[in-house]
Amino acid sequence: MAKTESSTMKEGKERYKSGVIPYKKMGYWEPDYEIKETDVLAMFRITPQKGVEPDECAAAVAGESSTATWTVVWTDRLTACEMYRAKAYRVDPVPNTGPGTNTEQQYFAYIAYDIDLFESNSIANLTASIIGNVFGMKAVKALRLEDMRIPVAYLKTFQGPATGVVVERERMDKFGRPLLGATTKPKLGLSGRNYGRVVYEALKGGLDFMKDDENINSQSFMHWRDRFLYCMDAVNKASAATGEVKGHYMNVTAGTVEEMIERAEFAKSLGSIIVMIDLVIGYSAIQTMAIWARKNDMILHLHRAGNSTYSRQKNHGMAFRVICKWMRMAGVDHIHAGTVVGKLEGDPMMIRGYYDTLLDQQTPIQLEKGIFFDQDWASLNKCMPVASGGIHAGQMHQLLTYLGDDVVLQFGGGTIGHPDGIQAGAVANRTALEVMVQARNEGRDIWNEGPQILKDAAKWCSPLKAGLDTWGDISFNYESTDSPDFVATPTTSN
Ligand code: RUB
Repeated sequence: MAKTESSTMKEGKERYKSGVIPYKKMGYWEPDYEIKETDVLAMFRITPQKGVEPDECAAAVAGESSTATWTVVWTDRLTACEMYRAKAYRVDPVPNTGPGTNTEQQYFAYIAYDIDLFESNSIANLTASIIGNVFGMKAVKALRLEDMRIPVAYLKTFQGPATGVVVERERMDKFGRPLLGATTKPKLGLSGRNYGRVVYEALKGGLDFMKDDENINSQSFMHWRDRFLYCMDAVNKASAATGEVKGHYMNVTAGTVEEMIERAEFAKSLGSIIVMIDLVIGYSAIQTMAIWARKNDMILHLHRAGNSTYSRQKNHGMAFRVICKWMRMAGVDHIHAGTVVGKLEGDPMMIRGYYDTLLDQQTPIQLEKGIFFDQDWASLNKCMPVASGGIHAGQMHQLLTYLGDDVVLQFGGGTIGHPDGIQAGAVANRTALEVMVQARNEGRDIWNEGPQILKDAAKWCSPLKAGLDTWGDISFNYESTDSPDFVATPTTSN
């Protein structure tokens, strides 16, 4: 990459002379740019290589994620290149990086893209630009997509969640509390009949949903038809026994989209209300399944399998909040979005930012939650966040405080590993949830009184007592890898 020079050379003979000039000079840096309502905006965390100026680095990212290549090409002039060039318009140093800290200097680079650069209703096309070649550029030592603003005009080309939180609650007949679920364990190896038993016990004990794990598809120990048949049998029997609407997320993930649709059709024909896919199937497959789900009145659950490969580390990859945005656009109804207190990565403020992104109608800028843009959700349905991974009944006050009501709380090990059996595990979770919601609704301070509220309930609920005795002290207190760069400024009220 050539060294940076100060001025942009937008037009004229010099601009299109063959050779290599800085990206800034090619027109990819425009600090005075006036953002249009219809622009797609992206904010990247960049770590420039030594000797590369941050604004040139930002311009390079803008260039390679829109129209540029490494050298001048005269064919630009056959296009509306002024409009099609992405414009890096702002670069800020990242707090707590650079001299005097243990972290190399990083910058937040803001880039605007004209809406014309993107095909309607295609996450694949959007992402081929925004996270395409650009992450491998030598001049940029590390790069992370932190946030995006999707303009209403572009959002409106997407379906959004097939069912949405409001309709899901109506179909499930569950109001005023989080939904409860669990992932069947062990993840792999159970036969269809034993698998179905686990599902029945947990649903009968009081859970609303059971769930396949991400890696259970159609292996030799249990083919998918067997799983679906036994699970639906369990759902029907548990619904009849409890008088409640129940469901089991049938994982339809398979090697081809055609196969996934065949499995989803079969799940529907058995009376299932929900199917499940994994993030690893890819964006276009997810969009296809979401369209299928809307046409067939099915809830679509997305397990975010694979995301931590690229979302966990702070200096390279992409923030999970951007995946949340793309998946709400793509049209899934549920997405795993973290637990704060469980076994998997999750800073409280970052997780709240993901939940807001999935549930808000308007998300304002909140730097302390990692949200860098105002986002108008253009009436797209809400997507239900799912808290799953290493949670148990003893954390109920924390879960309710951090995550609120619009969430599915999933206790896999925390149901199935209960010392008195699966049904007892489910009873413990349902009781803990109901006493905590009641205490909150009565105006009690559940954050501080929560442990006592649980202990009091355990006096009359022996499964809860056994659960608390087994797991009450279990916590996963590790420092988060992906933590906020900003803290909220305290305000005083007089
Ligand atoms: C749940 C489990 C799920 C994770 C996925 O089991 O392991 O696969 O929730 O993680 P358990 P995430 O409840 O026994 O821990 O939800 O963060 O994507």
